[in-house]
Amino acid sequence: MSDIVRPYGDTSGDGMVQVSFTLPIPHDKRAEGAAAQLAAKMGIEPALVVHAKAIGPSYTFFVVYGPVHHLVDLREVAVVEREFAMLSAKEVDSAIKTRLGRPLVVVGACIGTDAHTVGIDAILNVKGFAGEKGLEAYAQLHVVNLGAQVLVPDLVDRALAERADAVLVSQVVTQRDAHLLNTREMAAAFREACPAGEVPLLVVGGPRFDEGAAGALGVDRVFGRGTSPAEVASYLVHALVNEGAAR
Ligand code: B12
Repeated sequence: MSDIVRPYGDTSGDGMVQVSFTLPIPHDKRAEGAAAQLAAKMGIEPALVVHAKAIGPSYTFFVVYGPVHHLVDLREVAVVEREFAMLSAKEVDSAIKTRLGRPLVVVGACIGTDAHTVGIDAILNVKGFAGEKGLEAYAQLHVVNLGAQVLVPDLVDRALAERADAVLVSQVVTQRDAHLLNTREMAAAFREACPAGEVPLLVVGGPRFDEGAAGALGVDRVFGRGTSPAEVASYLVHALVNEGAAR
């Protein structure tokens, strides 16, 4: 396979892409022309407006289809590789039991005004996600799920009261970078409340996080779209229980 690729639409390498966006103008012929102009400025030329729909009297939603002339160099793609081994539930429980000698305490929440609990529930609840059971199903994980719209000071208080080994926070809403601001606030609050070396493992997750941003956000690990409970359980063992774990 070549290291250089182009998008595929109707025929190999034709460069076809489809994008959607909204313009703050009423739906009419001029609006469709405006959408085509924007697409051309984005490098999609000739652009075909394949869908245009009014969203109320003053906005129009568009789908535009057309070719780009850009190439992707696969050798320059940067990804965060999983740095830990995937374990079965049995291996997770056994590692915690033999090396820690007590259940590992996990406190989870969706912080700020964010009410999207489906993601954190997918990781924590027994019923889990995509056929995998959540962390509550592990015999050696004690899970406290605080639910939605938890204030950072309340999360810190509860995590300290539970003597949490790990704090798992979900952020789904990204409007005005709320997920980044809330995460930084949370990380700073734990660092202020806990003596050095006693901060619980801080983990955030949500569909629009950059998995490489842990350091910049002040947390230990970031999980993105499509994370599975087993990945999180395996990571907890890697970070907290295995020989050479950071704490
Ligand atoms: C369901 C839903 C709702 C439900 C939430 C119900 C609930 N109890 O959660 C309701 C109807 C309440 C809702 C409300 C709103 N919503 Co809404 N919602 C959605 C929707 C359709 C699905 C989200 C979801 O459940 N995904 C399924 C889960 C399993 O996936 P996930 O969250 O990504 O989680 C996975 C990973 O990200 C990761 N993960 C997530 N968290 C964590 C945490 C940890 C620790 C780890 C390890 C991993 C992890 O693991 C999970 C499993 O793989 C999305 C659109 C979409 N298709 O995604 C919009 C969406 C998130 N909502 C959106 C918006 C705007 C809103 C509202 C503001 C709408 C409004 N104007 O009122 C309100 C906000 C309410 C609030 N205060 O937060 C926007 C957000 C846009 C943005 N840029 O932020 C979206 C993207 C829709 C859109 N395209 O506009 N919403």
